[in-house]
Parts: sequence; structure tokens; C-alpha cells
Amino acid sequence: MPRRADTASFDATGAGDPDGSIFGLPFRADDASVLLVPVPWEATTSYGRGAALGPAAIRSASPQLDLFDLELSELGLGEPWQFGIHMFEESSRVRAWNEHACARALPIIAAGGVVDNDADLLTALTDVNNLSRELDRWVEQEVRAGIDQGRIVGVVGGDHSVAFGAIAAHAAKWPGLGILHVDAHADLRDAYEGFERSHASVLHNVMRRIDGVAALVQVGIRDLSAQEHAMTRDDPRIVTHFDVAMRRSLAEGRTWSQLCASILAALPEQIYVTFDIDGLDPALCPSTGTPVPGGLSFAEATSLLCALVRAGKTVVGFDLVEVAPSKRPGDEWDGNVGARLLYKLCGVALASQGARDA
Ligand SMILES: [Mn+2]
Repeated sequence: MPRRADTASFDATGAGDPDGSIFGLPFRADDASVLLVPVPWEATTSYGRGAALGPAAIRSASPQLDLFDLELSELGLGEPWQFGIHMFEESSRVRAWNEHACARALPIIAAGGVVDNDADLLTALTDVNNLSRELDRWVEQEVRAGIDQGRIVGVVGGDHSVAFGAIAAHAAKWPGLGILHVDAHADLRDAYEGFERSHASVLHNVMRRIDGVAALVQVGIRDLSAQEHAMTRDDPRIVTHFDVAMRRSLAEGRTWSQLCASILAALPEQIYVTFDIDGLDPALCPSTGTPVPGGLSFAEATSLLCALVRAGKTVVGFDLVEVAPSKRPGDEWDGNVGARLLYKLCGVALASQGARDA
């Protein structure tokens, strides 16, 4: 059960401290029930860049939030901040790996991933794949360290590939884990542009390489290949709620809460949430790398997360990936939405583990 942090010296009704940790909160890692690991990584980003700047964009927009959350208050936890939330500083090692990997990946992406017979490109591909494996190991270790201390750990990307190490750590601790995956993309490609650990392959790699994942339930999916479509059909552990089918159900008179119930029905008790911001309507994430029209409204997404708690599921961990800042100076919209979703994920995980307001 998460522990309440020492909040005596903090004024939660004032403006957040822009120099504080995430959400303007004063907590050090030692005082926090929720630890957030920023992973500024986007080596295999194939379309629009910027996801490596996502954690910083979320952090800098986050003090603007109100720490009281009306929707979470209906679960008995209107003030999740009281349990302590801390986001680590970005690792300079990860930043350096990312810079190197991005530089090595660019010519491969420019060649459309066709590297056969080009020795330079083949060497570059090996470098990117090796750095990606290194990154996976680093994330897994960071996440495992937090889990082993009894904390809730959330990973903040970065592109979607950063979820792999986080899911590996959680699945090792909670075998039989179910994954709730919100995304525009299925991310079930068997490698993409030659990259074996691409953002577009992350759930494929999770389902093929990680033991202990019992179910993958995908929501909002609206952009995928024929092979990915076949995998959603053929792997009995995977249930995919395509955006087009969900919209049709709603148009035919089913309610969103009925859809939530059918989404949750395929999930076991313990759940990891992997949330790609592009699962939302792109109006809510205009700068994300691979936006697709359609998708969930903010209220649909957060009510789905809250439905997990109401159904008695336990959210053991989560990630939020693919947030990228606008290139227009002063435009914090992407970071603002990302920060709000991140706060909701923290609150849902805490509430699902029994945290309640005093
Ligand atoms: Mn996506």
C-alpha cells in the first residue's frame, strides 16, 4: 500500500514551484510513492522527431496543473500528490546514447531501411541495435530498482521503444501481467526499417521476448500493416479494439462505459499501462512524431483509466511515450496535455493500490 508523504511544509493551492520536481512538487525520491524515470530516447523515430524532448516538455508544463483532480476524487483520491511523486533528472548517459544512436540511424532511415550490400549502413545498423539493447537494459535496471523498493514506477519517453525495459521489469515481478496499450499504432512490426528494437516493433518484441505477459489489450488502433493485423488475429493473447470498430459501436448506441467494460474484460488483475500519446485525438498531441486522425478524446482516455480502478484491477506500473514539444516558441500544449495524462496515470496507479485521501 502506498505511503502518504510528509506534506506539512507545502502549499498545494499556490502556484507550483517551477524549480521543483514534476508538478511543482517538493518531494525527493526518498519521499515519493511514485518514481518517474525520464528516458530522452528516439533513435528509431521514423517520421517527426522530438520525442526525446518529451520528458522536459512535460516537466516544464507540469507546474501549471491543479493538484486537486476532480475525476480522481470520485475514486477517493482527489489529491494523489500527497503520496509523493518524484521525477528523476535525465541521465546524461542516456542523452549521449541517444545522440549517437540518432546520428547512426539517420542514413538508414534515409535509405528506407534498405541496407543490404552497403557495409557502412550495415555497421551503422549494428551500432543502433546494440545501443538500443543497452538502453533496454538501462531502463529495466532503473525500473527494477524502484519496484524492489516497493515504489510505483512510471517511465516517461521518449519514443515507444522505451517501454520494453519497463515492461520486462514489471513482468518479471508480476508474472501473468496484462498490458493495456493505448495507441494509434499496433506497434507489432517484426523490426522496422531494419531496426530490431524500433518504436514500431515494441509490442511485437514484448510478446515474443518477454515471459510473463499474459495478455495485451490494445485500444484506439487505427494505423497498422497487414502483418500486424494478422498478429492481432492469430495471437490468442492479443485483443485489439480498433478505433473504427469502437466508433461504429458508439454510433450504433453502445456507451463508452460499455466499451470500457469490454476492454477490461480481457485483462487479468494486475495491469501495466503503456500509453502512446498518439492514441489520443491528434488535436491533443499535434507535435507527436506519427499523428493519425481519429483517436480517443481526453475524457474517454481518463475514464478508461479510472474504470480500471473501479473494476478492482491493480495498475502496477505505466509509461507515457511519444509526447513531443511544439517547435513554436512558448507553445506548451503538447507538454500540458502530457503532464495532465501523466498525473492521471500516477493517480490511477495509486488509487488502484489502495491510496485514498486523508
Ligand atoms: Mn503510436
